Amino acid sequence: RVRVRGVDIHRPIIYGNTAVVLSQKEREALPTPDHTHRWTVAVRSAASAPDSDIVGGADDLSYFIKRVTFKLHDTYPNPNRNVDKPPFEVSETGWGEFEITIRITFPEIPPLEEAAKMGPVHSWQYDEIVFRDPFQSFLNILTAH
Ligand code: SLL
Repeated sequence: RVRVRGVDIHRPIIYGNTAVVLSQKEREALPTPDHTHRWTVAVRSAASAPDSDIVGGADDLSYFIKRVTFKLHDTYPNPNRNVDKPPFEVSETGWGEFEITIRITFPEIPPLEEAAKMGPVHSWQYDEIVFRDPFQSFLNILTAH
């Protein structure tokens, strides 16, 4: 198992969701008439399909993505939805807004014995704490360093 040092290789993706309001008729046809929207959450290639009203999605991502897991709100049955082939998306109906965690699994997972030899995995994100219109006394503390 060889690591190619010094190489950064990119695959542009988009992820997001589309939602539409259901008509009165569509709502009545549902087993859950309190649902007001139909929505789709998806991971797609960022390469757009020109003759389609779908956002992105022209390229097949399955050659390097094994599974996409969408973690829905706990009010949904089986909230962990695994999608193992394209399109990597979930469509549902619902009534409320919530956040979705998307986990992407890649095919090349080193066996645990090998991973143990590779040392720690680092995942750190840069951010800043912004103090808008700070109290003078707090500003003095911050700037004294
Ligand atoms: C909240 N943001 O904090 C809301 C939660 C949950 C949305 C929204 C349907 C679930 C179902 C649905 O839309 N859940 O009955 O299948 O309370």
